[in-house]
Amino acid sequence: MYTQSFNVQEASGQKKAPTAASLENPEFQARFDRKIDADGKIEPQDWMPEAYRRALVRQISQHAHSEIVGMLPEGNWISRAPSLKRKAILIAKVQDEGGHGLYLYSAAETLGTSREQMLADLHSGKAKYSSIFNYPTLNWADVGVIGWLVDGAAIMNQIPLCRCSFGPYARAMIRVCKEESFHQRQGYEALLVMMQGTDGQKAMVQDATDRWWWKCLAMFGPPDTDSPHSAQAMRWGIKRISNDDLRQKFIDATVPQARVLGVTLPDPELKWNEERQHHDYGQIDWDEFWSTVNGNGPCNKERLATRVKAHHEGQWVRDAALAYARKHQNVNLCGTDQELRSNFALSSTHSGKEAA
Ligand code: FAQ
Repeated sequence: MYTQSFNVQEASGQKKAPTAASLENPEFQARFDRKIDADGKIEPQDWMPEAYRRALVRQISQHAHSEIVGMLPEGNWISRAPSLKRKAILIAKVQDEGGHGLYLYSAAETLGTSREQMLADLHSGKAKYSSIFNYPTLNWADVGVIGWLVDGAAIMNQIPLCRCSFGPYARAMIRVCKEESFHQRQGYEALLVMMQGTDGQKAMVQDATDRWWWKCLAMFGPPDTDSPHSAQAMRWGIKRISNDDLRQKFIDATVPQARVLGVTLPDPELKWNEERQHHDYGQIDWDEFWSTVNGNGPCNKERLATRVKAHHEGQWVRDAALAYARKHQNVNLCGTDQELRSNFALSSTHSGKEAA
């Protein structure tokens, strides 16, 4: 299991990756395969193929990065929310996204990769995060549409991850999905209220829907035929449902919601196909998607710069938390109550301040 506590890092660095001898072991491999075939859970202490470990670190760290970068477009609206109620809801939502990032970084750390390394990769632009967060939030309706469509797409993609073969990721996703569900509903409810307002407010909701719809469809990733990781990820039980199937489920679930809301989804080809029992839909602009994934979307540079700045400005918090954790580690090593008390007394006398 992983923990959310702020542990002092071991002097030798992070958890050890498996030794070369254990990397290729037919007996271990057979046991791993049997567990996967039986739909069992792989835990961090279990042997696993290096490729499985790497695939998980890639996906979980990208997911964690998406959560913390995803805080930025909405965070911009906290000070401009139209009422105290909306402000309180938005603060809670953005805080949840930060929490999701923390569970996910913790889950990835159990695979032997340090949080520092993952963040360094994000900040240098080496690591990916979801394409969707590289688009601007132009007005208040965008905040509602992000809840309705972006969180709606995120839930559709993440529910199957609760059954992922890697235990820590699957367990983290259970709580994440419950919170995402609140996020989706608050967005939809905010839009329902706007749709009962003035013509101007209704136009804002339609405009935001027009701008976000196609980007949300692309969020599920490239078509199955162009997805290099899907087949192996599904064989390993990391992914349970393919990119295209999730996209279809999302479209089928969203069409009736749009009808209730009173907005038009911006796709003239969107229509129910009786034979397939699904909606047909138009072409996604994959060139635009890849351009955004590769760093050239409208807000990539701004998002990364904001994230790096926030990281630097938070250095004092990490320093303070580490100093506190070190102090407690020393105290805990002392053992007896007497020693514990004198240790605190000593440190307060020494520093001239109350113990943290
Ligand atoms: N954006 O072979 P596949 C959220 C990349 S959380 C950027 O299909 P895979 C919460 C992919 O990484 C949203 N890159 O890859 C929230 C790979 O590149 P690589 C994030 C993308 O991994 C809401 C390449 O394309 N959710 O929204 C994207 O099998 C509101 C080939 O693709 C997760 O991360 C994309 N959209 O499938 C927060 C869920 N799609 O690594 C705030 C977990 C694909 O080879 C406000 N992740 N790529 O360089 C997954 O389910 C999968 O990783 C997929 C991609 C489905 C994203």
